[in-house]
Amino acid sequence: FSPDDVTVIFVLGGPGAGKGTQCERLVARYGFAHLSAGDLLRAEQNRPDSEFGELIRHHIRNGLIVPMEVTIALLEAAMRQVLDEPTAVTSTSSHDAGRKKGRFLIDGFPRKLDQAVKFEEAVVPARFVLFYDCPEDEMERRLLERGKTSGREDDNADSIRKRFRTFVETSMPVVDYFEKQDRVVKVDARPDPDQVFEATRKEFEKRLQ
Ligand code: UP5
Ligand code: MG
Repeated sequence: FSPDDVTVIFVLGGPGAGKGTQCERLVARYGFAHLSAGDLLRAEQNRPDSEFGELIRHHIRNGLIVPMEVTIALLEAAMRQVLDEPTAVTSTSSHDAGRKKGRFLIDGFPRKLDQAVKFEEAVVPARFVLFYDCPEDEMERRLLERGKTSGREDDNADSIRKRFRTFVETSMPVVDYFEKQDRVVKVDARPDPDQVFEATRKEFEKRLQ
């Protein structure tokens, strides 16, 4: 993809920081396509003839990172699908719809340094990185609460502990890497969702003309 046609924003943050919640609002407000790497992996896991079902289940349950070949292929296919939709109307003006079609929020990816490098090389460089900063005790509270009803196989105390460890050891270095390049927009994820969105919106207005 060419950066002229496609705008990608990486949305990062620990497990339960609120990436999905904020992406939904950004979609409604700015007409982005929202691609959650975790959601794409869960959908692939549940596809009856997927050859990766067991591999994905094992990694997600243990808070481990699925090999990037799988995730990048799913992301690329999903981007292609959005771009190929002739009538993906995201706005009442057809001019806007065309322009907004190439805007993607990539949620929960890249989670490892080599994934960041590979995606930007092979697919397209990200415009910037939106990072939701949240303390672990708050994320844990949110995930345990959601776990009562989510049915997610990784919303249990044991998987949550493993997800946190992977985040600290493997995924935070990705944020630090982008930070060194001055490409990170950090948003405090502790307040309620409306306030977090207000802060996010302000940053978006500055960066998207
Ligand atoms: N909530 C949200 N915002 C709130 C707020 N401001 N105040 C109070 N509550 C708030 O929110 C989580 C919960 O908190 C919800 O109940 C929400 O209502 C509430 P959500 O918006 O879902 O947070 P999010 O950051 O999206 O949390 P999620 O659990 O999705 O994060 P993860 O990063 O853990 O999950 P993901 O789906 O991205 O990945 C799952 C697994 O897939 C990974 O552990 C890994 O095994 C695998 N994976 C890969 O291997 N590679 C990838 O590239 C991506 C995933
Ligand atoms: Mg999510």
